[in-house]
Amino acid sequence: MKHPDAPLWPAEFAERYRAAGHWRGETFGGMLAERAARHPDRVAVRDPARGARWTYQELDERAWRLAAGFAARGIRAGDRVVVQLPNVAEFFEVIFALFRVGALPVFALPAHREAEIRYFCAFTEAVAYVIPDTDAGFDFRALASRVKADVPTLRDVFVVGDPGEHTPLDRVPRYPGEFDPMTGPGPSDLAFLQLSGGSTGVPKLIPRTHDDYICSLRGSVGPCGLTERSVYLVVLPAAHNFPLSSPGSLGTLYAGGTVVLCPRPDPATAFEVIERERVTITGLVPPLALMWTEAAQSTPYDLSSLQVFQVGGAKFGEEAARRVRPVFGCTLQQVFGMAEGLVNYTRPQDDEETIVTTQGRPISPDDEIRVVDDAGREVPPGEPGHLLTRGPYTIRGYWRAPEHNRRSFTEDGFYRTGDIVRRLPSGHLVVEGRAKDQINRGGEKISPEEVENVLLAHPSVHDVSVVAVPDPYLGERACAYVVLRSDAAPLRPAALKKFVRERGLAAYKVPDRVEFVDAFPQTGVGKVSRKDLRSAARAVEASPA
Ligand code: J2J
Repeated sequence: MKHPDAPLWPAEFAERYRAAGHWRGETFGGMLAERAARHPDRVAVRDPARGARWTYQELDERAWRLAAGFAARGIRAGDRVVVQLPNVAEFFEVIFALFRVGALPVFALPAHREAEIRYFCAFTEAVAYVIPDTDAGFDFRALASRVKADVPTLRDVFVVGDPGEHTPLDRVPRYPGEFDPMTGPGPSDLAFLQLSGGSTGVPKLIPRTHDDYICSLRGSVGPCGLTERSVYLVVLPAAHNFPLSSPGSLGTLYAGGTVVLCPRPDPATAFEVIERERVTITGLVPPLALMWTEAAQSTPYDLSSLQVFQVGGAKFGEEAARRVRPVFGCTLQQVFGMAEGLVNYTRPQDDEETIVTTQGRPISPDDEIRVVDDAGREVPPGEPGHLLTRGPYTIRGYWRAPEHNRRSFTEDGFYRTGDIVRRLPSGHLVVEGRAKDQINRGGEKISPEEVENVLLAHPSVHDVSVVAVPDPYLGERACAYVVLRSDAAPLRPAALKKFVRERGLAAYKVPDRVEFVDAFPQTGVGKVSRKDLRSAARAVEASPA
């Protein structure tokens, strides 16, 4: 398959994936229409905080009407639209409308701020940007005005809620006559651009097709035990790949179940929703799972509807994993996935040791796994090595990033995940570490280079290196080592943190800790030794403040 902006699968692989039934020619728009025809009155999306309860028929109709409205505003197939919505029902109305038009949602997270949004809009030449009025005390309308003034392609800002100077989403004129559903996208077209965790100066965009993403949804139904009676609670930000697809909201809709949106992830909010909506499955990152496990031991709420308690996004410690079944009375499911594709699940049928000590095995028999040494040779079974993967729902390249693609993919199309794993004889993977330059802060991924570039713009900063330091709760936190200019006045750590925030970076990327040093430890080849910086950080951690 050829696409000007993204390398897709070579023809022989596409044929093989179709023949094997991994790609069945479905699209998101078609999938929703089919489910709505089959069970119109089942509840598709429930947003208790805002009183919305949409049946499949209602969601389907809303998506048709909004697709017509978007088309009337000049949004066309292939256009990019940055979508930055919190966990609200309109998220689904918007993305299914865009899927029907064939325009590509670019999935921003609610935590992103001006620097990220400006980049997404400019790099993707987005024609529209969809926001809430405010979320968690932040006003997105002013940010949108500034970005719109600077990005010439950006014509429209659609707002869920009070629009300010922009266009209210619920007043986008719906002219069904202007929209011809027959012109919608095909199954091998791109459906959206997902964000990569990132290890480079700017986040990379991940092009996913209808066929390939739906393959991962269909493959999630069995391992996650989904049926039409499943009720999935979206706790993490809805646009993140884990709560979107593993099985997440879209997997749940694929199975004909009900998606419930949780406005906040704290146990007090979530437990009440679980009891009231009889939630059967949800997915969390490890720090939240720890918090919930603690809280569940003395909660007045009835959590007995839970059947599957998923944890993923970062390594879940074995000790914590062992507590899940006794506390929640249901199975833990470890999920090791990535927005680039490959998803691994422990299965409810696995024995308890496997569930608590491994990060699962791949969805598909056609997920190819290679575990290799630094020279690219396969390591003996059970030994740690670099995880490379290729398969029916793993991308062959990032969007508009040919240079980077040469490094991130092997010549024969395997994605270099940057993860260090061991593969057990059963096929289960154990994540042992990471080779990529990334910080995994409780499931939120930080690219050190991106933060370093921002800090280097500070007039007093001569050099900087951002590294991961261990943290008992988050797994890792970010520490910035800073060398000040010789003529610079002394600076407080707080001033540098403020600087990063003011440059418009998401709050989770602001270094948790700033250490001033005279120089960095150098390696033999003159590069900064992150290993030595990490052990220095550990020593600082251990010493009393
Ligand atoms: C250790 N590291 C893990 C795990 C992800 C499902 C679940 C998670 C993601 C996700 C996702 C891990 N143990 N259980 O997209 O569909 C780290 C690895 C991996 C990176 C991917 C999904 N689960 N990781 O986390 O694109 O380093 O996707 O390569 O955000 O998170 O990050 P991301």
